[in-house]
Amino acid sequence: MVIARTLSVIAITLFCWCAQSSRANAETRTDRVLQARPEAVQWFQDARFGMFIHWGVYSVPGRGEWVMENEKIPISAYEKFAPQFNPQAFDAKKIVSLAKRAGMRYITITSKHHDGFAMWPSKQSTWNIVDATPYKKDPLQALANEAHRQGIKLFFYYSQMDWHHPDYWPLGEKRGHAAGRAPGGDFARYLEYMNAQLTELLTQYGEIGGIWFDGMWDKPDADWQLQRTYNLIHRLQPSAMIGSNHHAAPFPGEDFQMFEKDLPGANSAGFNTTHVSSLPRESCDTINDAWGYNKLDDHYKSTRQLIHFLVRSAGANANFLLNIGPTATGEVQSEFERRLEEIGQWMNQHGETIYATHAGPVSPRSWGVTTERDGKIYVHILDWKDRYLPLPALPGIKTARMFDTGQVVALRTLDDGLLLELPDSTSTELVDQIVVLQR
Ligand code: H79
Repeated sequence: MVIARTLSVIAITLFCWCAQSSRANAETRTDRVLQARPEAVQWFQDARFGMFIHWGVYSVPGRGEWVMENEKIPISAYEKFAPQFNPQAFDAKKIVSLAKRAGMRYITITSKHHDGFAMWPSKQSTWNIVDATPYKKDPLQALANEAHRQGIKLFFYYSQMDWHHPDYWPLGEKRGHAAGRAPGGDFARYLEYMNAQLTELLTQYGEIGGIWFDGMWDKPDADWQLQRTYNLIHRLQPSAMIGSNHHAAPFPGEDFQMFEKDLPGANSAGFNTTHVSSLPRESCDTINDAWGYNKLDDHYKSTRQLIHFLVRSAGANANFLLNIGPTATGEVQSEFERRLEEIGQWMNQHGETIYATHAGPVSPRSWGVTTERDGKIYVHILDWKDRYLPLPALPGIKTARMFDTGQVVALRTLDDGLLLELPDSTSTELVDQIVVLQR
C-alpha cells in the first residue's frame, strides 16, 4: 500500500516535470512565430501619424540616399564622404519637438540604409558614425533619450540590402555592382552580422517601437532566415512592431504592412503589392521627391496635399509616415519645417477625426474618405465643389454637423442613399470639409 502510494507520487511528479520541461522547450523553439504584444499593435494602429527620417553619409553629397548606386560610386570613393559628415547642428530635442508639434506620435529613423553605414557606434564594423566620422557621437542615443522624454516612440529603419558589407553575397541581380567589391562572401555570416547589429539596437536604446526593414526585395529568393531574425527581435523586445517593405504580402512574424509612396493596395508606385493584409497598415511618403537630403530637389508638395494624404491614409485604415531628410550638418530644411508646423496646426484642431479612428463605413472615394471613432462618422470632403454630396445609404444616421463650426448639415434620405446638403457658408477652399454623422 505504502509502496504503491509512493510509486504513484513519483509517477505524478515525473509527469508534471516532463510536462513543464516540454512547455519550456516550446518557449525556446525557434520555429514558433512570435508577434508583437496586442497593446503595442493597438497603440500603433491608433497613432496614425509618424515622422520618417532618412539621414546618413549620403546627406553629405546631398543627392539623395541612392547616390552611391545611381552614380556608380565605388566603396573606396564613397567612404570619403564619412570624414565630411560632422552634423554639429543636429539637435535631437529640436527634431522630437518638431515631430510633436506636427502631431506625430512616433519617429522612424534610418539606423542603416542601403550603403551599410551604421548611424550608431556598432561594434560589428567600423563603418559607423562614431568610428568613421569626426562627429564621434551617437545621434540615435540622443534621439532615443529625447523621444522617451517627450513620449514619442522611436522605430529603427534597417536596410537588409547592403552595398558595403563583404558578406552581402551574392549581390542582387542589378544593384551594388558598381561598389567595386571583391567577389565572394558568406551570406550566413552577413545574417549573423545583421542580427548582432539588431541586437545592439534593441538592447542599448531602451524601449523601441519597432523595426522597419527595407531592401529584402533586392534578392527575394535568398534564405533570409526571417523567422530567426523576427523571433530574436520579439524576444529582445516583445512589444516591438516588425514591418518589412518587401513589396509582397506580409510574412509570419510581421506586425504591420507598409506601402511606400502609396495608399494601401493602390500600387501607383508600381512596385508595391496590391495585397492588403489584415495587419495594421502604414503609408509613407516624402515632402519633395527625395528620402535622403537632395539639395537639387525643390519639388515640394503643398501642406494641403500632405494633409490630404494623411486623411486618405486614415480613411484606408493606415498610418502616415512622413519623411524629412536632414542635411549633412543635421539641420532640417525650412521648407520641411514650415509644412510640418502647418500640418500640426491642422491636427491640433482636427486630430479627433484622425487619431484612434478606423476606416468609416463609406470606402475611399475620389471626393474623400470616412473615418470612425466612438460612434461618430467623420466624412472628410477633400475634393468636391458642389452643395450636395451623395452617399450610400447609412441606416440610422440622425444628425449631421460641420466639424469646424457645428453648423447643421441637412440630410435627405433617398431610396438607396443619403444626401448631404452642405451649408452655404462652407468654403470649398478648406483643406478638408469634415461632416460629423451620428446615429
Ligand atoms: O528608404 C527609401 C528608399 O531609399 C527605399 N525605400 C524608401 C523607404 C527604396 N528603395 N528602392 N525604392 C525605394 C524604390 C525602388 C524600387 C525598385 Fe525595384 C528597385 C524598383 C526597381 C528596383 C523592387 C526591386 C522593385 C523592383 C525591383
